[in-house]
Amino acid sequence: MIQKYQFGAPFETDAVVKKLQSNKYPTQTIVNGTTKIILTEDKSHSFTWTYTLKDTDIVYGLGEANRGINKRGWIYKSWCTDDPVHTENKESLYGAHNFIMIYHPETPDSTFALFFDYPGKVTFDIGYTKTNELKIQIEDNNLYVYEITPDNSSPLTNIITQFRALIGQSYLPPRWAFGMGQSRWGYKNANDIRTVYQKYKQAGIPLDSIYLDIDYMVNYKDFTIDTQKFPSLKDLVLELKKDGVRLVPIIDAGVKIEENYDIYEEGKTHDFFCKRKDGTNFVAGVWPGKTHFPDFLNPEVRSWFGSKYKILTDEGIEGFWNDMNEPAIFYSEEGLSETFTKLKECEKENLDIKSFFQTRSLMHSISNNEKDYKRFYHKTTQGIICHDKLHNLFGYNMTRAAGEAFKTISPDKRLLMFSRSSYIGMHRYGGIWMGDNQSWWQHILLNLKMLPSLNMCGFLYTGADTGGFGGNTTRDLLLRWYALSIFTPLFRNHSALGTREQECYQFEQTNDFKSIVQLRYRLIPYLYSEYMKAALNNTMMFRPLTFDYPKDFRVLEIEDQLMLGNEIMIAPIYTQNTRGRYVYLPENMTKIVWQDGEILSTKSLTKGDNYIECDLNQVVFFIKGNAIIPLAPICNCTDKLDYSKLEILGEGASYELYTDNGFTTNPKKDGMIRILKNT
Ligand code: MIG
Repeated sequence: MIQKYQFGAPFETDAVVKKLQSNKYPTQTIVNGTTKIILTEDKSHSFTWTYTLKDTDIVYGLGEANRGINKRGWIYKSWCTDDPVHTENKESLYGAHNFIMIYHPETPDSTFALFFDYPGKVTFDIGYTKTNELKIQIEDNNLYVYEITPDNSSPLTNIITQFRALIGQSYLPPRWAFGMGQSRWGYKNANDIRTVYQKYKQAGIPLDSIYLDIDYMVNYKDFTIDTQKFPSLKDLVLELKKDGVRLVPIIDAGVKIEENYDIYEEGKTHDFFCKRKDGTNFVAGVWPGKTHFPDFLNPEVRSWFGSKYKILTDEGIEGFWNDMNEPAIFYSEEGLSETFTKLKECEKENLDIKSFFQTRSLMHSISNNEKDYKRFYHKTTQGIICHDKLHNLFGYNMTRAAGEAFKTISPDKRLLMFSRSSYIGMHRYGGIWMGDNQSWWQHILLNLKMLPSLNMCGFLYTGADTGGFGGNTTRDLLLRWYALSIFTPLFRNHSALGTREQECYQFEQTNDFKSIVQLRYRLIPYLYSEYMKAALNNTMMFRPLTFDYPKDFRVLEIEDQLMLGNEIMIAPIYTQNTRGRYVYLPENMTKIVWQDGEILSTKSLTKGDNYIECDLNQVVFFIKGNAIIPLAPICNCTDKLDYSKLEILGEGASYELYTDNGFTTNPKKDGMIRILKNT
């Protein structure tokens, strides 16, 4: 059951698609015997919701967030932030997903979940200040709270399905978006792109897409193509598409201020940019220098900006990634001048330990400064509102602009779209990538942990920068990361300018990469089918083991293995210099070992702890004892996937395969379920 509670006059975020009647929140509730939920709407007009956790309770949720699958023991702030260094101490990442579920393993029926539909900053203190206290705080008390309680005896999955129905069907990518993507910030021109394409081809490594980062634009101007570097994008698109490779350009949030640049001129003429209090256009320094932010909260602006994606689809482009939409601000004009004033003041000072470090941090704190988010306003259907009250909706509405426009630009064919920043609701228009991670072993694990949390919040199309974005990767790290990423819907190798080049062909024994990527392509019928079923039925593609084995308390603490779809369990290696790991099997399963482009062995294993060997050139995964999965023949791109020659793997009896043409915008009509049998 879902209860909707209204506090004050909330902003309508459009996170939720179901219309429900609001109720008054009971000030104190008894849940799970003794625990209390206390809500205070105090005189400072802030909102606080507290709950006493039992030692055994587990807190799930928060989507794209730091740390564990169980969120206990840290403080998280929903505040979309461009911060590329995801160390354990960070409280905010790029997305804001205010959904949490409190699971009582011993009394599962009393499990419940909450969605705080508030677009400004929300703090989730989950046992940080006090070990057993869960405290959610908002400075303002205008919001909706949705409380979800289970309708049947599978509380975890049931609550998620109810929540997902509340927020609407997840975005559906085209099937080619399940192929491998190669990306790097630093591909400068058409020849760089051709080199990547040819080297993958020479190496025989399957590939479906190459990403265009900011260098394809003229001076980082949205919807422009630098013809010095890309003499004919259209021809390049056609050339690569012959081999099934698609180009995916980036779009940034800020529009460069430059006379005669049409996007800027149109935005200025129609008053489509975010404004300061005095009515002038707010100026933010980003890639191209000074920019204006399109006011994506205004529906008119969305349809204007969205229509511009056609400039690129007219060149044959079928997918995009939206970046810098927290929005990231290098500096504001106000911030810059305030900083210089302060710096000048201390120029002649005798700086001591305190004042020196304060001064030094001045330049650093100029970027993504919260003060700047108070300096501009949105013209919404609900009035003019300061950005900081709606901060977390900016990336969502940029991506929504594209998603809404795609309905007319490409009515019959799904396009690829994913964003860096997001809020719940955006999951209907696009996926997300997990932002700028690093080439660190611990980020393989963080990647894995975010998957189920994101699925809870509706984000199914997701994946990390495989190999790590920042820092220098190593061959072994990349191989291990591939062995996880071949299971995630978004499977993209991406790295930052200035870091070690990390395309598969940069390393010795390229065949080891080839083999792992080939397994991905063999799995696409299964992955695509499980994705579509999860999207159409409001279920999770990746689940913590507890969701499937709630009575087995041994799995409660397992955060390095996941269920993938209804048949598979994955347990990747995420530590350096190891040739194996312990894996807990919650039931009897078949272990599959993949090596050198083929199945090396299959073996039935019994429930319990198993030490699993897995060399760098291998992938190991598990199929439930009573299940089977389909495998396609190896191919070099998704266009060549042959569904007529599926092989069956596993010891169960049958599998429900979802298929369609790979791009239909009406899968409920055009999709079909085929029952595959193990004969
Ligand atoms: O400030 O476009 O997260 O994927 O390569 C960096 C350059 C801007 C951040 C994105 C990253 C992308 C990079 N962008």
